[in-house]
Amino acid sequence: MFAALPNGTVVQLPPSTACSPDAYEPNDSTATAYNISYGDSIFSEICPTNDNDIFSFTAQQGDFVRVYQLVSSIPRATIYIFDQNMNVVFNNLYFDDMRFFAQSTGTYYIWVTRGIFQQFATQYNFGLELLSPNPDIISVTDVPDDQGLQLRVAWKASYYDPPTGNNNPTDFYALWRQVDSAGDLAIINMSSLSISDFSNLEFVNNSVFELDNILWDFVAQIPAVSDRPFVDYSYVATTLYDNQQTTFMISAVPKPGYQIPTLWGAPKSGISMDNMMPEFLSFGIVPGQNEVTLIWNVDRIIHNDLMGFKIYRHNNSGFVPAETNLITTLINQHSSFTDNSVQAGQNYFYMIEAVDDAGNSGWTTELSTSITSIKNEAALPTVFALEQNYPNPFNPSTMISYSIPQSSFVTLKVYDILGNEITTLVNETRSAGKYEVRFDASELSNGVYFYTVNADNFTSTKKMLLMK
Ligand SMILES: [Ca+2]
Ligand SMILES: [Ca+2]
Ligand SMILES: [Ca+2]
Ligand SMILES: [Ca+2]
Repeated sequence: MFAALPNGTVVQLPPSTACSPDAYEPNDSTATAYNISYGDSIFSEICPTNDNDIFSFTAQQGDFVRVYQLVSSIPRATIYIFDQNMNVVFNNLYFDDMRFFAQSTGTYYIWVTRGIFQQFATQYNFGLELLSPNPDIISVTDVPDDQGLQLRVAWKASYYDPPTGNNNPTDFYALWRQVDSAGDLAIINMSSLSISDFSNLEFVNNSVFELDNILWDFVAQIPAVSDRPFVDYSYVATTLYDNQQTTFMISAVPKPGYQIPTLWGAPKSGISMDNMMPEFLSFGIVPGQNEVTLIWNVDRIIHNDLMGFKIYRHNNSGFVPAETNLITTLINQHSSFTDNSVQAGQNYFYMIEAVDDAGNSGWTTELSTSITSIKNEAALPTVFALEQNYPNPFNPSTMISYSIPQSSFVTLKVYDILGNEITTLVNETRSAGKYEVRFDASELSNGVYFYTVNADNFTSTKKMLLMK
C-alpha cells in the first residue's frame, strides 16, 4: 500500500556521489591519457571529486578533426581539446560539434572535466572523427526513366561553403569528368569557367586538363549557394556512353581575395543506363496475295534513340525468336515490312523486335496468318472480331486486338464506367487484317474501363480493369 502524496509535493533525490567503474581510468593526467583513434566513441563518467578524464589521439597536420556529442546529455561535462603544447584549440562551452584543422602533426588531448557548479557524477559521451573538408562526391547514380547518357552526381559541400550565412568564401564548384579510355573529349566552354587558383591543373591541347597524370574534361560550373535549404549539392551531368563506368570529380573554387585553397574532392564512378526500352503503340498483320505485310507504330518522339527493327518468322506458334528465324533487319524509319517469300498451304508466325541505340528491345506479340488458298490468296480474317485485351487486369498499359475481313473505316475508343470518352485509339481506314493497339493508362485512376470498336456495321464492346 502506498499513500498518495499531497498535491504540490516535490520529491528531491540526493545527487549521486558514487562513481561507476570507469574502463578508461586512470586517465587523470596527460601521462596516463587513454589513447583513442579516429572512429572511436567514448561513453564514460566524471566522478564528483578529483577526477579528470584525459584522452589522447594523433593527428596529422591538416587533418580536419571532429569531436562531437553522440547523444545529448544534460547536464553535460566540459570538454577541452589541447594540442601537444597544451594550447586549447577548442572547447564545448558553446558547441556540441567541434571541428578544427590540426595545425601540426602530433598528439592532441581531449580533456573532460565536471561542468561548472556540478557537484555530482556526470555521464558524458563523444565521438572522434576525421572529416574531409573537400567536396567529396557522395554518389553517382543513374537518372531513372530516361534515354540514357546522364548521371546524377551528388557531393558534400566544401568546408569553406557553410550552409548558413551570406559571407560564403566559396565562389563555385567545378565538375570534372575523367577522359574515357577511348580518349573522347567533351566540348569545353572555357568562358564559363573563371579559373582562379587551379594550381595543380595543367592544360593539355587547350581542351583537356591534367591532374596527377589523369586527364579530365571540364563539364560544368555550379555556383555555391549561401543560406541553402539543402544539405548536399547535386547536378545531372552528361556521359559519353551508357553501360560503362564514368568517373567524376568536384573542385571547390574560392572567391577572389580569400586566402583559401581550391579543394579537390575524392572522385567517384557510376554507370548511366538507357532505362526506356522501345514500345510499340500498335502493330498488325495484313495478308495479301503471295505476300504478308506487317505494320507497326512506335512513338518516335519519346523513343528518339530508336535504331531499327528485326523481323522474325517461324512456321510454328510459340516460337522463340533467334538468329535462325530472323528474316530481315530494318534500320530506323520503317513502319512496315512486306514478306514476299510466302507459300500457299503454310502457316506463318511473326514477331517484331524494336531495338534502340543502347541495345534495349521491345517486342510485339506473335502475329499469325495462314496462306491457304490454292489460288495463292492469303487467308484474311473471315469475320469482324474484337478480342479481350491483355494483360487484364493491367498496369499501366495493355494491348487491344481486333480483326476486320475487309477494308473498313475503324474507330476504337475507350470509355470510363460513366460512359465518358477517355481516348480514341484508332480513327482511320484499315485494310483487312489483324491489328493490335496499345492503350496506355498511366494518367488514369484505377477502375473499370470499356473499349468499343466500330467498323462498317460491326460494333463490339469489352470491359477491362486498371489496377495500379
Ligand atoms: Ca572518469
Ligand atoms: Ca579520470
Ligand atoms: Ca538513365
Ligand atoms: Ca531507349
